[in-house]
Amino acid sequence: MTKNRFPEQHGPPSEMEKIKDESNFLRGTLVESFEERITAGIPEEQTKLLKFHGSYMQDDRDVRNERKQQKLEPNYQFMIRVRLAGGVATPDQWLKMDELANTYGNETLKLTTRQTFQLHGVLKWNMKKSIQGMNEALMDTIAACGDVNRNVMCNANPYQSDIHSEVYDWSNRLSDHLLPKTRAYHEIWLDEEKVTDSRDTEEETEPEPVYGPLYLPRKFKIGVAVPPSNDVDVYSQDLGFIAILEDGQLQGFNVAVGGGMGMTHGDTDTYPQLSRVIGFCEPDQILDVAEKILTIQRDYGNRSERKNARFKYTIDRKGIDWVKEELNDRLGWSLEEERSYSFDHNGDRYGWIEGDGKWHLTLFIQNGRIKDKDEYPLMTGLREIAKVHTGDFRLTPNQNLIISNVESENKDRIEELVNKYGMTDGKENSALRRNSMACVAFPTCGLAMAESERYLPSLIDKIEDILDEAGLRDEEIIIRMSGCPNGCSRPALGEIGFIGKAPGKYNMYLGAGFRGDRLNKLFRENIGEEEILQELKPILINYAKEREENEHFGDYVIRAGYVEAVHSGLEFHK
Ligand code: SRM
Ligand code: SF4
Repeated sequence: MTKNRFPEQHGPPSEMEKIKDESNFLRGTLVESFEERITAGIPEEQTKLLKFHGSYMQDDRDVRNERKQQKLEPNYQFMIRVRLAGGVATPDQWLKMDELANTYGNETLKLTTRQTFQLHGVLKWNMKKSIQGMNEALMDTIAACGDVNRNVMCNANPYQSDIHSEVYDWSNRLSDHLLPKTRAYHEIWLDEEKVTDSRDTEEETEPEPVYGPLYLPRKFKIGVAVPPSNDVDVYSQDLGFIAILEDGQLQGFNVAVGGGMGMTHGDTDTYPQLSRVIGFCEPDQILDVAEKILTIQRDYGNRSERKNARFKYTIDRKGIDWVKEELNDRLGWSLEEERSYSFDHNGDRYGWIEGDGKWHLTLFIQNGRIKDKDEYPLMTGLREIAKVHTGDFRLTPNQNLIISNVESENKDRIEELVNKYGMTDGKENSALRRNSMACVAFPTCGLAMAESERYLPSLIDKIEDILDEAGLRDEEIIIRMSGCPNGCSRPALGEIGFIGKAPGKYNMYLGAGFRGDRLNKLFRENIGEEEILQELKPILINYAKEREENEHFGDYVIRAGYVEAVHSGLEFHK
């Protein structure tokens, strides 16, 4: 084991620390494991290293029991996640992802809550071809998962094009700056020749100057918001940057630290948390700030208990003032006082808008799943658009899609295709559905306790009946569902939130802020559909009757006494 280089210990290092340490900078035996053809899977400890390369081994849970009964190994397959800072992809990249999904994946694409693509259902023997395909289109999957900085999110704002491109540029630079430097990925997937054994020359070449050989104690997430839109849910990020604009010019960023959504049912030492703003930095200081914050977590995060290893727990243990001081120390200068800003919503704004002579169309993609159905050939439609589109695609933090930077002369053509293939800006749906998100869950997610993506749409059908009765069809209410308490759809920030407990059973939470600035609170535990509807109906009807002007649902349920307001994760379980 590498000599302990951390100032604090929280117990014996977790198994994962050992796996990282012995992996020779994320190489492990991945090459051998993927060459081996006896099983469709790879060994357990290699699956953990594989995450750093942007992929998870999964099995199709719909057939798990059946295969077990037949004494067959699970139906192993791989999920591959792309690194796509800010969710911006070119039409060529879209076409490549479409081709890979149809050639090697399960003929669907998933647009994730962190603005990137996932392929599901890739077989072991097609992994390398898939990653090489992405590489041909200038995409990679490095650090899309694992104990490193993940896909950097950025406001998908098509409203202020100049600001978007400036802020997006910083997101890209953050992503590149914090990318692991090991050549393992290039050797394993892209056949780059292995020059030396990095471990032998560690001292001289410093293969990981920022991370070191043990990388981070846990995943680390960065998001960049541009007020008034909080689409990236900046308070849910380990590190959030909030763009400060004056007279339409970017002045710099407020820095917020320590957000996160994950928790474990029944373990009150784990909780979702909101990040807190600790100061302001200028644009060209952002890389330095991000790097130094990341190294604080690298050095002080809990490497013994992974459930308590996220930065939010490090901060809550050490105190926010300590973090500020430590940061200023590491920077050698101090953050300025935070600047004022305000958010109005964390959802997307649908439909066409014009900016700087270009057009942008935000489409509603239910739960981010792109696939062809007989009655709705969405995947084909988007492929046809990608063939003629000269701008870009932007994946939004709410699992939707913006056909962005459409030239005026191309707008009619795009609109024709949108109509031909039945694509929609969602306006025919309730505003609740337009503000809905669900994580993947079954059948691919190994951690799912209940359905999410496959269930939320039909639950919303039934809630829509109540909304119609109450006259709330056009009322924007944020509803989110996750199949387990890991919170991949950021459910603790839903004005109505559901977290799976068991098949067909959910904890129901109410009262998050419409601007993504307040957590929700447990309202009912372990309930099924009938009870969900029974519970929601009177609250929605009362809301319709009793709400004050412009009062959002999340604010109303607090005022009406259904739940208490939760401004810090430390109050979440109280
Ligand atoms: Fe997530 C694990 C899917 C965003 C918190 N997440 C997983 C895994 C990989 C399951 C696993 O470990 O075996 C899921 C794969 C399912 C599948 O079949 O694809 C998974 N997470 C997703 C995605 C695809 C959900 C979606 O429907 O879009 C999102 C991919 C994001 C991306 O592009 O990088 C996704 N995950 C999130 C978010 C939201 C965010 O980051 O803004 C969160 C909450 C924020 C946070 O991290 O605090 C999130 N995922 C987790 C956690 C809990 C982490 C924790 O601190 O406790 C896990 C489990 C873990 O890490 O142990 C997890
Ligand atoms: Fe899977 Fe749970 Fe994340 Fe949903 S929240 S994708 S069930 S890990």
